[in-house]
Amino acid sequence: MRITLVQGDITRQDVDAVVNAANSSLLGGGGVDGAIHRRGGPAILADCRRLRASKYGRGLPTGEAVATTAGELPARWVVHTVGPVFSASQDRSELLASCYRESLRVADELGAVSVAFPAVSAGIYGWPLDDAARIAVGTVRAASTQVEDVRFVLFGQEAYDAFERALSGAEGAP
Ligand code: AR6
Repeated sequence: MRITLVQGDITRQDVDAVVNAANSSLLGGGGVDGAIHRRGGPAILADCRRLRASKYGRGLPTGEAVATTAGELPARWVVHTVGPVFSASQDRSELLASCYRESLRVADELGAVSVAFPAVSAGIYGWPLDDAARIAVGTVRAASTQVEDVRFVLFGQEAYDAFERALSGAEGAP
């Protein structure tokens, strides 16, 4: 597997699947979620509503992932995952790791070989960037998957630098 870092907007990525940092409702929000729905158009929300009406009546649980169409995005699919809200008093890293593992598992089911990830939970959900990057890179590296090309798409220099440190192992021991 090849892991690359890109600074930019995940909605512009020409990959098989883009991962959305969604919330349990699957009905949209701010951040990456807002950008994906805005640029991808109403077909994504229509698929999300169908998922709510069928398998996910109570919402998509934290740490899980599910696919929809990518609508008008260059990608073929959006894989929605729900990251944990950061907590200083409780270790939720396993749930964050699960987002990456489950997204890759769904990508495998779809036959996707290239996948773009945002820094899940590192925005509105408040996860410190270095820790979010270490979990993201470590989990993707350790995953057993058919995906060949993983692209972390980071919004801004600070996030890019954190992922670069994680990728080079310069962030120190966990
Ligand atoms: N492309 C790539 N990265 C982006 C983009 C973009 N277009 N927009 C923001 N980021 P966030 P979360 C970065 O808040 O923390 C939503 O309301 C951003 O700078 O999108 O998992 C959902 O509905 C940050 O580094 O996701 C949930 O309610 C990273 O993407 C909640 O936010 C993730 O930030 C999820 O919060």
